[in-house]
Amino acid sequence: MALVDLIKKFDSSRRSASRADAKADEKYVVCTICDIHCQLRATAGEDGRLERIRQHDNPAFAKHICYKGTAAPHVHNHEDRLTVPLKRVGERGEDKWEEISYEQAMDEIAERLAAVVDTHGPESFAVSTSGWNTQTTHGMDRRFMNLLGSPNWTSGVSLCAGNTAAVNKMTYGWFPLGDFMNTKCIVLFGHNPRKHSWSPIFHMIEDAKANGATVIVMDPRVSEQAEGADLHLSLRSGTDAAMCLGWLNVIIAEGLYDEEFVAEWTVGFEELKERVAEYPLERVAEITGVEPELIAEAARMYATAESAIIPWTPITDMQISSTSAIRLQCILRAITGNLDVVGGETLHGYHPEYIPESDLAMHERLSQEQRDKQLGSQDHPAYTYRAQDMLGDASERVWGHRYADIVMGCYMANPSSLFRAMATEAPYPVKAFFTLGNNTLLSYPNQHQIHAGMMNQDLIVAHEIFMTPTAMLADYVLPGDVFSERNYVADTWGWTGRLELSQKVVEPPEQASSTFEFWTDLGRRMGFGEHFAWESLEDILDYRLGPMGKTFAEFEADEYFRFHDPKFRKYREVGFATPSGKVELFSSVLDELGFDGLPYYREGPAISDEYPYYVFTGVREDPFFQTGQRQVEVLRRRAPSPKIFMHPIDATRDGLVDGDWVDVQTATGSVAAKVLVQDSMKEGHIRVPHGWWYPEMRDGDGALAGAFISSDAVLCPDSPEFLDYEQGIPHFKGFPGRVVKRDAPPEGLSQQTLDG
Ligand SMILES: Nc1nc2c(c(=O)[nH]1)N[C@H]1C(S)=C(S)[C@@H](COP(=O)(O)OP(=O)(O)OC[C@H]3O[C@@H](n4cnc5c(=O)[nH]c(N)nc54)[C@H](O)[C@@H]3O)O[C@H]1N2
Ligand SMILES: Nc1nc2c(c(=O)[nH]1)N[C@H]1C(S)=C(S)[C@@H](COP(=O)(O)OP(=O)(O)OC[C@H]3O[C@@H](n4cnc5c(=O)[nH]c(N)nc54)[C@H](O)[C@@H]3O)O[C@H]1N2
Ligand code: SF4
Ligand SMILES: [Mo]
Repeated sequence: MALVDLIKKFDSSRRSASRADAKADEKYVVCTICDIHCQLRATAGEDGRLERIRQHDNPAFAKHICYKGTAAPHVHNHEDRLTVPLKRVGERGEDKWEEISYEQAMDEIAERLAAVVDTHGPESFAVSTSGWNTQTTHGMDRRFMNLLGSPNWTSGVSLCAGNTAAVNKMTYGWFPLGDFMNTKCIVLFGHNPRKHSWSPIFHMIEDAKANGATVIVMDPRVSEQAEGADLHLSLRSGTDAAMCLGWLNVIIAEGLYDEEFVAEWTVGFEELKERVAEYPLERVAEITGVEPELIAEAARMYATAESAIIPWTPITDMQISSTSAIRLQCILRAITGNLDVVGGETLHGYHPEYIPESDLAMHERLSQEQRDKQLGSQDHPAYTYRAQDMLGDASERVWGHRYADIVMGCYMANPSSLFRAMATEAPYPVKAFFTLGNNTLLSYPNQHQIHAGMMNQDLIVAHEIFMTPTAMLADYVLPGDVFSERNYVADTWGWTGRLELSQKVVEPPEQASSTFEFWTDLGRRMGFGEHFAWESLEDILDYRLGPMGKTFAEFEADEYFRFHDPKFRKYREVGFATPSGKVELFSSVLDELGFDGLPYYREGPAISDEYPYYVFTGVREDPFFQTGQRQVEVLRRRAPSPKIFMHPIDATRDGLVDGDWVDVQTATGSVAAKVLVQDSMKEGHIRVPHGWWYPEMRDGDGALAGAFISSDAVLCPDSPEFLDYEQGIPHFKGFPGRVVKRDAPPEGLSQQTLDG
């Protein structure tokens, strides 16, 4: 069954029956507490504030909600939420401010940005943004930068989905989404969705299992998904690419691939075959630590399933062999005949009735000279303009759009190169830095370098809803609106062909802005007014919905969800959106850029007597999204303190027990956390949580609310031996580290943290 049929089936009953219990003033919102974007219902209270969030009335979506979503009123109405623009009065990072008006802030920002650009050129202006949560940028950030002449836009999507999209495009021209509804086999590389962590994916996996799908999990730990899987391969962290090569070895040797598809629709199979032969199962077993028989069994289960999916996973987005691991997943999907078929991997293309952000970004206005200056594009070009421009013709041919910035993840600067340039002024100075909806300081590797880079700026602007450590480093902090305060039509950033209505439920604080307003107001002040003609969010939504022939008001009156039902095997008509028009098992783009056109496995820096553990960051925590929500009491009390996971054997050897405070140390830095001993952990591995800081420790002392005490970004190096060659992304999965018991917890922690 197609998703669209399921929605429709329930929709008729919804309209007749279940709306009866809905309040008349209840609206649809797309939750942005996390980035999976459940559509929910929201109600305003009599005081004009967001009162209640509850699950969808269409049963097809009703389970897609978690306790972070229902806690949204606690976030949106939080007493610490920023409501007034702030201008720095103390030293940078001292957290001392005066309140100013939005107009004054924007005037001063425009003036100071113009001065930086006059002195150092447009490339000296950089932006880091998440885009998942600010939601309503509508490509205006890129438009502004492209008109100004700066290629230096980066984002957390360089570590999450965006880089996968870029690499998938090189292989078969689009970023696929698995057809969970019809699949018979699901392969999870680490990916561990739970009820309160990416709830929709969790439920889609549960439904697929009920439908008879088998599940294979690759995870060093016995994760929740591993517990319920048909096969669990407890591989060493960071070795996913080797595991894929092992699978391919079995699949090719045993002839378990789709010969017809391979012959007609791929290039480079013979070369791939030779490469794969270099990875016999004994070698793969040695690298990954998984028995050869189990590897072979899993490969066979995947390749012989009636249909199978390898859902996107962030785990392979953050490894030293990341580009190869992502390419190998693509290759597995393709040669087993699972691409662009029912129950396999859907290549949607853009929703034909909604203008994509890529078309609004005006990439064509950025000159080649400025593109060439994009930071990181010389060393690590895979997701920069340099590589992605090589796919422009093919993308136009197949998708009708030259730019396919799927999940915002292509045409990006490399974050490590950017922060190095901010800190060292090489290869050229970067002196103005804007951060929007992104806790930059904690959200990339090598936090000390990010800090040095930010301290070396002439102008920093943060667009935020809370005073984060990153915002504390700014010259201006602008309060953002939140999802209950704005209208939007979410399109999964061009990925999946679904359009979801998000309605304004309450008014934003008077001096708050959406990121759309921010860029529009800045663009107008900097002489680009003719390109920022839309007056409001509704105005630009009307424009984007133009191909549908509806205004936003009409869309919101008529419907809440629109799905573009995918067509399958489109390649038979138009080919794949790659230079050869086929699936590039051997990548012409990587080859032309001087990299290996075939995937390979590269070993990360070795453990040693000094640093005996493989440390990985992640294992998301149910109550928080990434670095957020530590100040939201109803969520924080569920996880009051940062915890590292250790196997009992390791803990015993190190003389550690649950609740001990330890320092986790690498060559780059040291962070403190509590020990949680877990049987499910893999021996020799340490898990470090992501994104911990302590909003309650904010006291204007320049210590940035404990931003250096427990943040994983302090530990993760980004020197060349830790970076993926093609993309330059860091090895977050399995870097060497050690654990040292502390005599006492770090100073200044709250009682709640100490007790929790
Ligand atoms: N060191 C390290 N870095 C990582 C990761 C890691 O594991 N370790 N994980 C990576 C991954 S998977 C991802 S997805 C990225 C995530 O990176 P981000 O998406 O940037 O994640 P958050 O930490 O949630 O930071 C978002 C910030 O936006 C603010 N915010 C929330 N809603 C709004 C809004 O509506 N408007 C505005 N203006 N601001 C808002 C929040 O207060 C928060 O401070 O990080 C990546 N970076
Ligand atoms: N509640 C909540 N939900 C979230 C988020 C959140 O912050 N909070 N963040 C969201 C975001 S942006 C993302 S990207 C996802 C991430 O969510 P997931 O994809 O589930 O990733 P993690 O939870 O970081 O780690 C999942 C598993 O990867 C395993 N693992 C560690 N190293 C390796 C390795 O080298 N290889 C393999 N195969 N496995 C490994 C870990 O043991 C862990 O069990 O979660 C999303 N959902
Ligand atoms: S999983 Fe939870 S936090 Fe994420 S979008 Fe859905 S309701 Fe919101
Ligand atoms: Mo992510």
